[in-house]
Amino acid sequence: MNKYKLYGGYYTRSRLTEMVFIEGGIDYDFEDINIVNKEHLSPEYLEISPTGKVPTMITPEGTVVYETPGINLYLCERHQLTHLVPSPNDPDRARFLSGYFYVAGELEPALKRFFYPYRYVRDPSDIEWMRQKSLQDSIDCFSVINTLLQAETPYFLGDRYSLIDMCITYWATHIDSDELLEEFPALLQCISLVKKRPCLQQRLIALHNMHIEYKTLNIKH
Ligand SMILES: N[C@@H](CCC(=O)N[C@@H](CS)C(=O)NCC(=O)O)C(=O)O
Repeated sequence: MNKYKLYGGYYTRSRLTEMVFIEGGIDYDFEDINIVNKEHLSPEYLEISPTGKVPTMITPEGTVVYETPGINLYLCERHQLTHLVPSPNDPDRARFLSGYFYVAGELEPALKRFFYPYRYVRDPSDIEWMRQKSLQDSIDCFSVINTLLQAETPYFLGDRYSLIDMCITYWATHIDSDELLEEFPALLQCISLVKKRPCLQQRLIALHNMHIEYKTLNIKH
């Protein structure tokens, strides 16, 4: 079987897909798309990626898969990683899907606005307002997740670790200051457990450093 090919990049959420590959023991090739140098806007990449966003994945059969939550779900289901994604008849499935789509549909877009506030305003004087508003929207999402976690600790599915814990941890790493999440103990407990997973430990440390570095780049495209 050919390998999967992941078009990802250092400062991108392809890191989350790589964590799925690692957790699933799935082999893949990686091609770096440097978003700082705008490689995601190059004609070559746009031939591959329908959205011009990173990541994009090619299956061993040559199908293009895009949108990170879709890629990650696809990998888990295709490889029957039921320890990461409950299967359709599993009683945990409903809670899993609800939380998974909440993160994908509410938290991720808020964080995207936080990182690219200048794209969402008409007047440059509103950039800082948009950044702060998006940060607050993200924290509000973490608050909801914290409440959900309080009911089923320590993981989102109670005793059972899953892909959603990985997603929550990945995105929480993007919140600038630990203090902002301080009032969410159930969330912090879940994150600290995920960070201890031997196969993810190094990745999550690297991710934290990468995030700090990214902030110094002042990207404006
Ligand atoms: N909804 C997409 C968003 C992808 C996305 O925005 N990726 C970022 C990198 S993390 C990107 O391509 N940024 C470049 C840009 O938006 O111009 C997904 O979840 O895959």
